[in-house]
Amino acid sequence: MKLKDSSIVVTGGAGFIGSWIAEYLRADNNVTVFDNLSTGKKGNVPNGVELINGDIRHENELIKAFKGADVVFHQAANVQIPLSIENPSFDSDVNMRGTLNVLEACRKNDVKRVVYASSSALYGNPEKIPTPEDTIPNPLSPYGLSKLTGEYYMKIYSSLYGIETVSLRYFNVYGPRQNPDSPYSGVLSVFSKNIKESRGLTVFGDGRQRRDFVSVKDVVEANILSATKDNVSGLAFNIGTGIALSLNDVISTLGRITGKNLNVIYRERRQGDAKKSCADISLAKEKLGFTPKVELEEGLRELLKS
Ligand code: UD2
Repeated sequence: MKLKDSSIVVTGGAGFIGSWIAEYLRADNNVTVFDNLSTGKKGNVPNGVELINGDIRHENELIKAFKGADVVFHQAANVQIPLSIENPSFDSDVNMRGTLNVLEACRKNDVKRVVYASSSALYGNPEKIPTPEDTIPNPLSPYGLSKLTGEYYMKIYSSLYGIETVSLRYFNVYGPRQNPDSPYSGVLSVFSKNIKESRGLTVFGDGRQRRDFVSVKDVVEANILSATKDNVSGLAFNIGTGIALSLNDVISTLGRITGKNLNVIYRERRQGDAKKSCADISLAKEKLGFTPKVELEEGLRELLKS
């Protein structure tokens, strides 16, 4: 299957990752964004892309929006782990029920393929690092559980109804348009905002914690591959770079790029914060042909320019 002249819906397409998927595809396809603008922004929706203001908790709205669609990229979700702990019912309504609604609407419209935004959060604190996909999931939050449940729904709909589904377990995605405004926003969006405003950086812990930071550009590429490759239905793939860098490494790179002596304050480590997280991306390489291309320095330069 090729993504040309196709009819595509991106749920959460006014948000960070969804809007970049919509932007990438709009030139050659008929792209619609389905978003309730609760965290996404109208301004993120690319020109020439229709915005349907709808909520994935309402199946009837999805059924209408998916009419004639060939591929759905399901990116809409609650992405806030702390909120999932405070209000697990809300998280479940959006991430579990919402994902089920998306699949039901796909089934009723004969949508051929669904690409689903899952998360490394379903692993919890895995022993094996880099972590392969066959690690036994051990989510530590309602969010991790809801993402895992979404994956199982994907797999079940693939085997019951033949809808081609692919789940992508995102690691630490960064890039322009990521919201830096909550205390639990992605660390690179927060650092980039603080640098632009000439403020200091706060590190929780000793800065030696390592993360697998993957550029949103590479994540878009993974989504496109997932929508077009054969023999991947029902599968889940890690999407990261396979390289784990410490926050201290990242800060020295930021210092080099900006030429500034960055003011860094070290605070107490966050409770439950993982020491190291890193994707084993062999399966994504083998089955999707996924090779991350954006090196952190290049990605950071772009982020600082945005
Ligand atoms: C990531 C995901 C989360 C979930 C989780 C799975 C993001 C944004 N979050 O959480 O959704 O999938 O992985 O385990 O991708 N930090 C600072 N200073 C700051 C902000 C953060 O030191 O101003 C630290 C933070 O304590 C952590 C690291 O930076 O050690 C990364 O934090 P994060 O919130 O970007 O991502 P993470 O890995 O906690």
